[in-house]
Amino acid sequence: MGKTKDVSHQELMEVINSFDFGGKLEEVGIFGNGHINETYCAVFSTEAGQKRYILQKMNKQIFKDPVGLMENISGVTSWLKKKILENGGDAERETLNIVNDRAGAPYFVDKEGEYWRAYLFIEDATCFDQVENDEDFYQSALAFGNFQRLLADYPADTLHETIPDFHNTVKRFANFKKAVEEDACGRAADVQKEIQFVLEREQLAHTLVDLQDAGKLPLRVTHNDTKLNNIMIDNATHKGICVIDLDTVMPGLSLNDFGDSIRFGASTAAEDEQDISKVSCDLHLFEVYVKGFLEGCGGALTDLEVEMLPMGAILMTFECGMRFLADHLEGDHYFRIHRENQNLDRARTQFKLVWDMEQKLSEMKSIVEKYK
Ligand code: ADP
Ligand code: GN1
Ligand code: MG
Repeated sequence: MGKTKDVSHQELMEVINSFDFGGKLEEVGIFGNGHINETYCAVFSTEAGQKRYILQKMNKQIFKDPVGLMENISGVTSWLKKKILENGGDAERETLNIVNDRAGAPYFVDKEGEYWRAYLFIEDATCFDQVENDEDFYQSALAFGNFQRLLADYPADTLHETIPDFHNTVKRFANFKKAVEEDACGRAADVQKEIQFVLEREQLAHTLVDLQDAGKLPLRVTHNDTKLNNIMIDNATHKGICVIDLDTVMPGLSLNDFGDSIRFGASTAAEDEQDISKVSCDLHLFEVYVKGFLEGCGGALTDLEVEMLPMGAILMTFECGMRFLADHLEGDHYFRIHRENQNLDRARTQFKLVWDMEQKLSEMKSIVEKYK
């Protein structure tokens, strides 16, 4: 467990004391590898043994309506809990469980106006930053597909749009162009090759948005951030036990959920790998994920959705690359960085993957055909 971050130890203690945790606090420290929220793990000793909790300072710059966001998470987790119990599952491990603050609210607002939330820690399970074996990746695909299926009849109109136009690739392209034109940090001159890579692909950015606008792709309740470290794999059974990071559960395209998993999990290298020659899309892992995702979705996807899966992978990777490069140009205010140029490195891996998938498109299509 790492040290604490921006907050002082005293501030953190005040936050911890505001939640209804039982027992004596033993330890608290920074936890996990998310790019957005500030995540801590707090360990308590109780008569029944040690109990851990996840505590998160929600990113208010990014999530402008934390109350609406927590309403979404309360609604979705209650819904999932009911279905898990109906299936005889363990609702404390198979979905996130919010711990209320002492006033009974699902979040706590500190003196600075920062929003905090707490979850039961899902024990005996692991979040992976890279695929270690096919089976885990297959299980993550099943779980993300299944997640979408369990939420298929969720009342979508009750969900707040926590980040407007989150996966609107056309708007992401426009924002990217603006970041290049403004060049707030004077970094554009050094990344001309990467900028050109994006600008040459304006039409690509339209592919799914245009189909969606034409009513050809259905809006579903989707997760929208389906990278491998947003799923917990059970240490004993190796099943994808719980889908976490529910901040962006909103109506969206199934193809984006599929695509985001591929861009992260089917890559042969880390998202911020500096040696670009190591980065490519592993078609075997692509196939493993196609199989698991389609099974998990339980036959719910339309023919066009299935046909467009490879395009979903290319587009989510392209979008993420644009976002990383725009953030690099704007001064790294969105994605947390731990070293200089990390967002540039992240953008480069994404563009290498896009290029590689473009070369492999017909093979990707043939793989999808096999599982139709
Ligand atoms: P971010 O939006 O910053 O990615 P996440 O909600 O994904 O934040 O949390 C960051 C990391 O914290 C996860 O990748 C995971 O390792 C860990 N984590 C989050 N929630 C839990 C939980 N309930 N139990 C165990 N670990 C968790
Ligand atoms: C962020 O929150 P985290 O680290 O799971 C981002 C995703 C990106 C991802 C890139 C709310 O995910 O959209 O794809 O980084 N989440 C948000 O790794 O912007
Ligand atoms: Mg996360």
